[in-house]
This record gives sequence, C-alpha cells and structure tokens, in this order.
Amino acid sequence: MELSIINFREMADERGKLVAIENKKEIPFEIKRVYYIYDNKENLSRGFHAHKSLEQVLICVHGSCYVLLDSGEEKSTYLLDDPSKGLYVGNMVWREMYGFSDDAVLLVLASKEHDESDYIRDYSEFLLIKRRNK
Ligand code: T46
Repeated sequence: MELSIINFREMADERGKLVAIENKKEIPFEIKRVYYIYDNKENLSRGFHAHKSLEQVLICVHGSCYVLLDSGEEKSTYLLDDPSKGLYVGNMVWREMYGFSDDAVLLVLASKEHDESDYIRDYSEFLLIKRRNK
C-alpha cells in the first residue's frame, strides 16, 4: 500500500536541529492526544490492530523501528529512523511495530482521545469489515 510520509522542516544551526509541529499545519488533523512508546523489552512487537476512526502520525524521535501497514489488500513496511519524518496512518489500517532499537522512542500524534472501543484487535474481523465496506 502507498505510504504517506510527512517531511518536517528541520531548523538546523551550529547547536543542532529542531523540528516544530503545529496543529493542522504539518499534521493533517487537529492533535488531540500525544503518547510515546519507549524502553521496548526484548524487541517485542506491538500494535496488531486497526482503528475504526483515528488518524495518527508516528515519529521515531530517537532510535529506529519498523512499521508494517496493511490495508487488507496490500502491505508495506517502513523503517522509521529519522526524527524529521512522520508516517501518517489513517482509519482502518492494520499496523504492527517491530524491530525497535534499544534506544527507540516512538512518538505518536493522534486525532482523538484514547477509546478502546475504536480498536479492532482481531485480524479476521478487520479483513471482514474491509471486505464488507469495499
Ligand atoms: C497505535 C499504536 C501505534 C492508554 O491508556 N491511552 C493511550 O492513549 C494509549 C495509546 C494506550 N493506552 C493503554 C491501553 C493499553 O492498556 O496503554 C496500554 C498499551 O496500549 P496498546 O497495547 O494499545 O499499545 P500498542 O503499542 O500496541 O499500540 C499503540 C496505540 O494503542 C495504537 O493506537 O496505533 O500504538
């Protein structure tokens, strides 16, 4: 599936680099929630779900990790290893995150507050809904 990568503007000078993210400018939605994933143990994979109605941008602000996105028909994998790049993940996309480096910090910007009822955690249910809505 086609991946949507957001390239943030890096403001670099002799002191280092800075990336600024503002609502609805760099990010195509209003940010309602921010969370981050770190201290990944024994390189265990995460995710394994889709969201019915949630947009997110994933940024690996330190270290690296792989993200697999699956539309139900096509899969793509992306290596997030650059804090100036964000991976947009829209509704109804199955995601898996794996291969975290020890120092990985995965920052996620989300369009809605956390809601467990928005998760589809069963892959066959995900495929069923995708096929039904085709
Ligand atoms: C996603 C990927 C990229 C909360 O209480 N609030 C939150 O905002 C979040 C994100 C999680 N939680 C709780 C729910 C679970 O008890 O934290 C625990 C771990 O969450 P989960 O197993 O869903 O984590 P991941 O890494 O599998 O998935 C997360 C997000 O949940 C998900 O929306 O797209 O990161």
